[in-house]
Amino acid sequence: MFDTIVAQSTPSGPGAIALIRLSGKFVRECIAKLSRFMGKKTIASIASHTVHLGYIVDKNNEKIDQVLFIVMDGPKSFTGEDTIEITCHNNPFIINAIISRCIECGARHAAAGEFTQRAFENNKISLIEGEAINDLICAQSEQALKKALAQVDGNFSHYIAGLEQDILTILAYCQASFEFLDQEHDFAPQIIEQITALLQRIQTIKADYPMQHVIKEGIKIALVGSVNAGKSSLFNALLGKAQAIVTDIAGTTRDTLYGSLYQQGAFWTFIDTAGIRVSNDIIEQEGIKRSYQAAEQADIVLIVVDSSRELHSSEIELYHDIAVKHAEKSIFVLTKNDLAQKTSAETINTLFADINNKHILSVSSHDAHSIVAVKNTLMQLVQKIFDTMQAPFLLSARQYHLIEQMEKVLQNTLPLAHSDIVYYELISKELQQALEHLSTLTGKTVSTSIIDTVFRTFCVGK
Ligand SMILES: Nc1nc2c(ncn2[C@@H]2O[C@H](COP(=O)(O)OP(=O)(O)OP(=O)(O)O)[C@@H](O)[C@H]2O)c(=O)[nH]1
Ligand SMILES: [Mg+2]
Repeated sequence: MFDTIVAQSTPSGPGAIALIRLSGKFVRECIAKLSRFMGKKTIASIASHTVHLGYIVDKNNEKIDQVLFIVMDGPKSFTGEDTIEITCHNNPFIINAIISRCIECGARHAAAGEFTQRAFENNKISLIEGEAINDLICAQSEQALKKALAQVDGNFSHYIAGLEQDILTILAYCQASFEFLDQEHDFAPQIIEQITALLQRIQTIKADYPMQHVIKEGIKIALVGSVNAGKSSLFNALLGKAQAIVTDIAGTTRDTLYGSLYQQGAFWTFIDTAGIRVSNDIIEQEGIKRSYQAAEQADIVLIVVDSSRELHSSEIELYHDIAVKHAEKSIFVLTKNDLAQKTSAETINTLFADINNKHILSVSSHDAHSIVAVKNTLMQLVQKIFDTMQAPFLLSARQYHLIEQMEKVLQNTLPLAHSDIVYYELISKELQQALEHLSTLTGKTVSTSIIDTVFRTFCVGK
């Protein structure tokens, strides 16, 4: 039996209305004490899944607010329990007064994620769907939204059910091998084939995991290069505002600066960095260290080169190192093309001939057209990143870890199946272990502490 919990479900902040949700066995009793309707209507006489205009009243029967009551008896509700949602006016004093009144009448404050946890405990959703709801709330990009929605629809649960079915089929082969032992029937080839196919499917979804942060947190684009190359000017032009300080003094930017744009359904975060050069200044040295770190962490690196002067030999070496290290994700951007050109795209091609498939752009931060050209190239690269992701779902760290464990167990079975004497019993044991990992993944056999950890990452009211 669950007690009645209450919380504001809509975020605090401006807006016309707010939603307060109550769930538990005694919601109707609780609301009976604090509600008033037109005529003779009472909360007890209201049919489930209907909406009613009424008032919240205090203990002296004074009106607190005119509200809508949305009544949903369990199990046909999000939590699976009797639920009443109150739509009230979005004023923090009214919201606090209503929640306090609910508490006076027997409810208690909901903990973070408690509504979704109840939905899970009442078998309304799987643990995977629960985690996806959290992703949905926190989604920073359209892609994240789409993927989290697909997960709530059960895409990932389907995938897991498929894996479970395949493991059960292999287990059936092992079982059959015990029964046909005398007839020398060899099931090993089928077992090997099926396990190999399973491992391939697991590897496909694992491959996307390192890139998932791009969907969840947005794309990071670092601007690196020599001092005075024009990084901060380009950073400002891309953002469309003068965020970074620009001067003709070499070494103006000392720290990493972040600025974001919403583009193509995703966040692009540009990172302006300290210009790279040999320096004895410890503050500048620390800044340069951070420039390298920014390039490491970025999904795309803009290697910024001042085209209005020739590169020194030490710079060529430095640019070469960066370009080689980040070849897959780099674009050379030749700045200041409104001035006389001393370093051209051909120069870059000749100097860095060993780096294949270079993207080279020539821009002026003072010219809006060239900034559009940089953005268009970035859009194509971002699209490529999204296109390479195959799985239609997002994995949490918990899910990834369990899938990895399952992969290890399945890998253990291959040598057993390949051996001269096939150890069907040992293979069965390993497969059962794999099934256990799957059960933990969906939450069928998951421990309470893990459930708590999953739902505590939610906000209150969900
Ligand atoms: N003509 C012209 N001048 C530019 C352009 N971009 C930058 N500059 C000038 O070049 C100088 C250095 O620009 P910044 O953007 O501060 O260069 P930076 O790479 O951030 O320099 P540090 O922060 O010192 O590493 C400034 O005087 C800018 O006005 C450009 O496209 N055209
Ligand atoms: Mg700068």
